[in-house]
Amino acid sequence: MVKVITYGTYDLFHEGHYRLLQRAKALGDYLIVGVTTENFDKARGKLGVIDSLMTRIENVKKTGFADEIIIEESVGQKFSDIKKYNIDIFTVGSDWVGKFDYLKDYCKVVYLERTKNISSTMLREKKRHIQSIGIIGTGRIANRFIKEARSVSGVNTQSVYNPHPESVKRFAEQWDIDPYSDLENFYKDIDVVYIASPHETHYQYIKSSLEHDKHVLCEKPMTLKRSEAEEVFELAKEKNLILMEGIKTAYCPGFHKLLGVAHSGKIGNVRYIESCFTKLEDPNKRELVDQKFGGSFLELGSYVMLPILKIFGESYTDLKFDSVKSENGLDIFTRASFKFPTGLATATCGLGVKSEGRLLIAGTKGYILVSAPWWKTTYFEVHYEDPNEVEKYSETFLGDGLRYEINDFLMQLTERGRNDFKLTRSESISIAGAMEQFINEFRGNN
Ligand code: C2G
Repeated sequence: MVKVITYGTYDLFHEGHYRLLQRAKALGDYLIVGVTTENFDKARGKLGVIDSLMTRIENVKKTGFADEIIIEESVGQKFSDIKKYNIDIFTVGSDWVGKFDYLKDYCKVVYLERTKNISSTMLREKKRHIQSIGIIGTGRIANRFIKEARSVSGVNTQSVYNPHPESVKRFAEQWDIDPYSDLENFYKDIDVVYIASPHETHYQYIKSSLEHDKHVLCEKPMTLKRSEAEEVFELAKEKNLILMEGIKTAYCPGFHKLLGVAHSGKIGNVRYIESCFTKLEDPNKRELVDQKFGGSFLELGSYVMLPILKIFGESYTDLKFDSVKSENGLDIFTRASFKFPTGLATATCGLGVKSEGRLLIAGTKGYILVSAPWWKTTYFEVHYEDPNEVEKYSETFLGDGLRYEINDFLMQLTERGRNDFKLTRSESISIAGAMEQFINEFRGNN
C-alpha cells in the first residue's frame, strides 16, 4: 500500500485545495492530510486565517479524498510524521518547490502544480470570497509582494500587467501567474489591483483601476501631487472602493506599539523627532539614474515623514528641504526640516550617503530610541534623565513585512476590521503634498 501525506491550512476552502487533494490521493492508496492549527499558522507567519480548525478539518473531510486527517502543530512535525505513519510520498503544491527537499532522504517528495485561477471559487459570499490580485509593474517590489501575499490567507495573486510583452511574460513565468500587456483584459478577471509601477505612473493607474471598479493598494509614494491624491481618494469614495497607500511601516505591529508609547505620555510631550533611512544603491539603478523621478526623497521620503506626521499631526507651519546632489543632479541625500506649533522634526534620507537609520522621539520627560532599521520596527527603548532607567520593548516583524499591509487591506475590503487609522487619507494627502513641494523646489533649483 502506497501511503501519501500532505499538509495545509485549507482556509476558505477553494478549488486549488480540492484539486491538490484529488491529485494527492491519486498518487497512492492511502492519503493522510495534516491540517494546521491556529498556533502553528501564527508561528510560521501566516496571517488572516478566518475559518476555525474544526471548519477547515470538516471541509477537507467533505472532499472524500482523505483517509485520515491529523493536525499539524509544529515545525518539525512533518519529519516525525513521515516516520510515524510510514509514509512513501510527501506532496504539496508547486508554490513550495524546493522548500521540502530536505524530506527526500526519508520518502519521495512530489510538488503538484498549484492551481493558478481560483477566482471562480465556491465561496461566492463577498466576505468569504478569495480576492484575486492583479499586479501592475514587474520591479523588485512586485517580486517581494508575491512572496508575502502567499503568507496571507484569502488572497490569490493571479495576474500581472506591464506594457512590455516580453518582460511581463518573463515575470509571470517565474511566479506561475497570468501575464497581460493589455490593460483592459488585465482588469477582467481580478478584484483588486496592487500598483508597483514607477512613481510617476501611479496616479493614472489608480484612476484607471478605480474606474474599472477595482480596489487599489498602491505603493508609496501614492501620488506626487496633493491634488492628485485628493482626487483619487474622492473617486474611491464615490465608487465605494478601498484605496490604500502601501507604506509598509505604517501597518507593522512594532510601529504601532511604538506610536502607542509615544502617545501615552510616558516621555511627556513630544518636542522633537529625528528619522533617518539610508540605503547605498547601485549607481545604475533606476533610483539613481531617472533624472525626473529618481533620487532619495521620492524613494524614501514617505518612510521618514511617516512617524513625524503620525506623532505631530499634519499641521506643520514650515517645511524646508536641503539636498546633497550627485553629478547627474539627483538628490543622493535630503534633509526635510519641519516646524510644528509644539515642536521640530528632521527627516533625512539617502541613496548615496550612509548614515545610522534610527528614529528618535524626544519628549519633555524622556525619549524613545528605535535603532536601525526602525522602519521594520522590532525593538525600541525608552530612556529618561537617569541613564540607568531604560525600558525595552520588542515585537515580531514577519518576512519582508508587506504581509501586514496586505492583510490590513484585505480586512478593510472584506469589512472585517476598520484599520484605516493606521495611515489615514489625510496623512497620505499630506505626504503627496510634501513630495510636490520637494519636486517643485528641487526642479526650480536645478
Ligand atoms: N494550493 C494549490 N493551489 C492554490 C492554493 C493552494 O495547489 N491556488 C495547495 C498548496 O500548495 C498546499 C495546499 O493547497 O499544498 C494547501 O494550501 P494552504 O491551505 O494555503 O496551505 P499552505 O500554507 O500551503 O500549507 O505545513 C503547511 C504546508 O506546508 C502548506
